[in-house]
Amino acid sequence: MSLLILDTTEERMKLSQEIFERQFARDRKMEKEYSNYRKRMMLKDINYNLETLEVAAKLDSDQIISDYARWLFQLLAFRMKDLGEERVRAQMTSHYEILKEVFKEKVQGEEKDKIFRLLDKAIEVTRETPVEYENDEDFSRGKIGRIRERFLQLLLKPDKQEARREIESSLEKGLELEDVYLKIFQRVLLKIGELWHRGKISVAQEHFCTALIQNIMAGLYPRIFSRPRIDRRVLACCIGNELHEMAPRMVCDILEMKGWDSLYLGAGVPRDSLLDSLEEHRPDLLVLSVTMPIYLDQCREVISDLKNREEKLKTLIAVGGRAFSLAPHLPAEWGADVYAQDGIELAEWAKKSLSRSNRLE
Ligand code: B12
Repeated sequence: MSLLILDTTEERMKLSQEIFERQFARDRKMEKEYSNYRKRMMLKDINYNLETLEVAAKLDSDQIISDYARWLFQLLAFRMKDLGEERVRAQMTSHYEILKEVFKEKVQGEEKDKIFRLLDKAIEVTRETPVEYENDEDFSRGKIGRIRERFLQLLLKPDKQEARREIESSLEKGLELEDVYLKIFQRVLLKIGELWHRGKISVAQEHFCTALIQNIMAGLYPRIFSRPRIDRRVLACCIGNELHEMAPRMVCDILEMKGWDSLYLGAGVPRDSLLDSLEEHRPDLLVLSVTMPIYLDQCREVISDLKNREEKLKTLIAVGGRAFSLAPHLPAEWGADVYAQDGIELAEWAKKSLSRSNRLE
């Protein structure tokens, strides 16, 4: 199904503007509450809300819209503390009601029912969501937890040298490289995202911490590449305009730790270039990573392109990333060969699957 009225970016922008104006016309108090900066952000958010609604409708997923509505309400409640939590909640529920009015005029039949169901879900979640939350309760617990906490504080300080030393010394004390990636880097990045979401650190701090982790990762490559090789190749990238390229990079690095050769293309790879690279390098495995749910449908299209090619690819297709945790049934429906949580799970699956199909001698 496609929401035809949102088929182009211009149409979505126009609709966002209309929704924005309706919301201000309905609620006169907002004029005083919203600075020009807030207005600009609100317009951007409405556009993003429509994109998310569109993908949730295409993939028929209550989970995508629920997760998004929860995340957005908390983000706004933290960002607009001066308005108070209940005022933000009221504005958001009213926003989803306005979307219902707009779609009532523009879509009919089953499509309308689906959109209404999703928007009702968004309203329900917004009404129930508490502002405070804890995603990672045992972050600082235990021996590794203490390393995580120290490493996070060093990144935030920021103390580049000590942050690097913290990782080096944990490796010297016997921590495995895989654990440094999954139990330290990944968990610390999740925490950094949480701190940004709650308005406790700035975008600049978030960017700096991410860049520093990438930098520290680069210093670990001599250790990673010195592991025994197994003559397997993986090619990895993000989908669409996804910028979260640390995720496929970490998957590649973990496969490198298991002896694979990786070709990491990162973010913003045009679909044709991806196909050309597959032709050229003929990897055993393709890793497609999606963090933001709005790019899920493009992942489906890429998989479908690959499956429909005249010359069948021998490459196995693996998908993963935060977005799939909201819809873990999709990869199998789309014909991906596997959906895995991380590089270790993927390496274990690939070992079995490739040997079964005689690809591993
Ligand atoms: C760093 C970061 C960024 C950086 C990314 C830099 C980079 N070079 O990658 C930048 C600043 C660019 C960024 C931008 C944005 N971000 Co951001 N970002 C993050 C953050 C803090 C860390 C992401 C990360 O690297 N995680 C570490 C990786 C390793 O973990 P992972 O993603 O779970 O990946 C692992 C597994 O999922 C799995 N995996 C992943 N892919 C695959 C594939 C296969 C095949 C397999 C087997 C496994 C697998 O293995 C990985 C490694 O173990 C997250 C917080 C979080 N929860 O992760 C927010 C987060 C993802 N971002 C978020 C948002 C909102 C944004 C922006 C919209 C913000 C904005 N207003 O500009 C933009 C969107 C940009 C875009 N178009 O993509 C939200 C998303 C919320 C939502 N509802 O969707 C999050 C959750 C922050 C938050 N708590 O609010 N972000």
